[in-house]
Amino acid sequence: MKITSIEPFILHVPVNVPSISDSTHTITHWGVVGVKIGTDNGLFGYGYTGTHAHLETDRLVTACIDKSYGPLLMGEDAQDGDRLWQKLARYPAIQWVGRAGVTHIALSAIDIALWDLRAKAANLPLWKLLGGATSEKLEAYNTDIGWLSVPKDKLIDGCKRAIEVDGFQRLKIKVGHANPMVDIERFEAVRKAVGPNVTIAIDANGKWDLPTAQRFCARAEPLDVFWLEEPMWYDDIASHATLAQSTSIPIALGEQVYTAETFNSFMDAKAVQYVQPDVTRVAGITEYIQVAHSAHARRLPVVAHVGDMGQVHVHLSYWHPGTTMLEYIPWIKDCFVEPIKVEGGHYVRPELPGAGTTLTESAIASFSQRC
Ligand code: 0YR
Ligand code: MG
Repeated sequence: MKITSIEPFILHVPVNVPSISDSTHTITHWGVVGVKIGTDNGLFGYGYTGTHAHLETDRLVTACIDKSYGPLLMGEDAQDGDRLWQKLARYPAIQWVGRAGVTHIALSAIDIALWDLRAKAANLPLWKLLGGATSEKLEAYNTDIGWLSVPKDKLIDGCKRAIEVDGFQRLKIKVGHANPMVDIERFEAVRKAVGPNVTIAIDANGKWDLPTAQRFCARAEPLDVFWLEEPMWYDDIASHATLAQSTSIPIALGEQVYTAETFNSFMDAKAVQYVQPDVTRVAGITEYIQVAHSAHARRLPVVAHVGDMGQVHVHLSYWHPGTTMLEYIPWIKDCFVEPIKVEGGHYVRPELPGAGTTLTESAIASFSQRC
């Protein structure tokens, strides 16, 4: 299965309302930035990372795919997944400028495309190629109702609708106001509206410092918070370890962590309880597998962050024994030949061969930007 073509792409797909905000970002579009890799047996693999649709930065990713990694891949055998990952990830001149950041997420898109190719060549959905589904059902938790930009009354309506109409039993709402007591008030209102049986996680997207996070946790402890996600700066292992030791609320993080080694450092420091790798930020499925196994060996749950908006993670989550639930944000699903689907609060298991990443022609026609 010799690689014969490498075509980068950039899609900017509108989110389902004019814009959304968390504590740190306001976005109008999701960037689907990646590569279509062709082989001499006529198959095409698709892989991508997720961005905030900032075109100039998206072009750094596609330039890296095309100009830096492309020549290393052309003519190679796409079956040699681990060998190619090592060749690309450890290429001295590329690793010199980035063991994380642009070069790492560019590699992520390539690695996903290569897995998509191998699954298609095997005529199997990715979860089956990896070793089969270890869960009969995969629960979905809804993040799309809980943006910080949603006012309190709409937040409550959205949470109730997600439960009563759509069947979700798990929600996540954003926090991270400068005064964390505003977040307590919103959480209390949602808890009161949905009752005690729905789990509610919260996500601060890296906003607070340690004393603010501690003050928040002291007030939030009696409210049954399922997890507190990214309370503080993404790289600050020590502060997360201190917080985790000082509160009974479980700490979740990982969506901004680039490498398996950094995940290990967080876990070794007991700074995280819900491990949240993102296949679009670690260097693809190959590195995601390492992170997931490493967490599972410590008996920590793995709940992926959906930078891919779930297309690949639904496979990884059905497969991995440490995973029983997955985030749900349905912004880009209609761009794919086999879109993610949630019914009654559970993800439907995908069945088509591949990694779930094949784009439709109409998505490419509607949302493409010049690379
Ligand atoms: C907006 N999920 C998240 C959105 C979301 C972010 O930046 O991407 O809030 O991915 O934190 O857990
Ligand atoms: Mg998050």
